[in-house]
Amino acid sequence: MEQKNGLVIKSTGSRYTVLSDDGTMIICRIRGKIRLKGIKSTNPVSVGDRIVYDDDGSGEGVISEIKERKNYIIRKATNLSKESHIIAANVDQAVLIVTINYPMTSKVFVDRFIAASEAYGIPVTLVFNKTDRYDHQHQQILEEWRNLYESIGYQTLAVSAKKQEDLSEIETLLKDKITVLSGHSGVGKSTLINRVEPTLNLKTAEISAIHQSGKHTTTFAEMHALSFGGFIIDTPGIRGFGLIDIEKEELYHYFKEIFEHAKNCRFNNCSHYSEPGCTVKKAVEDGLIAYSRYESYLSILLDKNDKYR
Ligand SMILES: Nc1nc2c(ncn2[C@@H]2O[C@H](COP(=O)(O)OP(=O)(O)OP(=O)(O)O)[C@@H](O)[C@H]2O)c(=O)[nH]1
Ligand SMILES: [Mg+2]
Ligand SMILES: [Zn+2]
Repeated sequence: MEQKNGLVIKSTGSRYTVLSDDGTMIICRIRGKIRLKGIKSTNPVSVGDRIVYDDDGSGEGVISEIKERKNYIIRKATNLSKESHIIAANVDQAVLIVTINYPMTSKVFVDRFIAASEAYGIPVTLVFNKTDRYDHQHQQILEEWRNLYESIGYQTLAVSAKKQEDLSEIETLLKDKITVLSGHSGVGKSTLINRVEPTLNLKTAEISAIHQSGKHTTTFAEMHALSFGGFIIDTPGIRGFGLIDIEKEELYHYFKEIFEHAKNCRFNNCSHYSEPGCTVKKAVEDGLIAYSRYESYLSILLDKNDKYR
């Protein structure tokens, strides 16, 4: 029996594909119960985890230890569940794929994703996809969204994965980093990965013509090595808002421009909702904070649940 180290690159429930530090690939299962402090999770081991496994030469390894995580992205297992599901661990950055249409992505969704990434300390870039399908009006919305998010300090790119337009910037973004790719079903996550790494040939599917929504084609997160350096994690499309784990009191810290304007509020525990002397509300009135961003902030703040989805 030999103990070895490795990286989890795929998780399909009870079996994990591990890239061993010795360069080989091995399927592993978990020994008994590995409990992690503080997280009630449906998957104790996630894509991106660094692990220790026992190799008895049988061809199947047994994971005995998960190394401490630098960070992780989590979502609720189901809407009502208290349990959560870890999407990916130990990532350098998140890329949110956004489509103005086919399917439609809402600003609230984008803002919730950004807030969650900020809370996890994970840099996020917005990549607008399907520019080849946009009409004049969509193009205008695209410009407006890009200006908004760039002005707050987020990098944005606009590409067409299908027509292979503007993809060199994507390569620059991904090179030598571990990136988790996220977004609604059908926005083109797997298509984009196939374009930057054509040997992968990941499964993709047309969006439903009637509902203009994706078909949840990717069902498990999987990490892929990039030939030009780095790793990319393809993930299943997020339904609804999907992300959790921010305390109400600290929510405004994760809306960068709201945080900036909150310094002079009359009350230092101001929630920036109904308190007098709130300089955040003043900044919204003066057009210094986009109304859509403030609305997103309030929609999370006033969510009925204590923790946010
Ligand atoms: N017109 C156009 N279609 C695209 C583009 N990128 C992807 N698509 C199409 O959008 C559909 C969905 O793409 P997928 O790559 O399967 O989407 P996904 O984000 O991986 O979806 P899930 O795995 O379900 O989360 C496919 O029919 C793609 O061909 C694009 O730039 N332009
Ligand atoms: Mg996919
Ligand atoms: Zn305030």
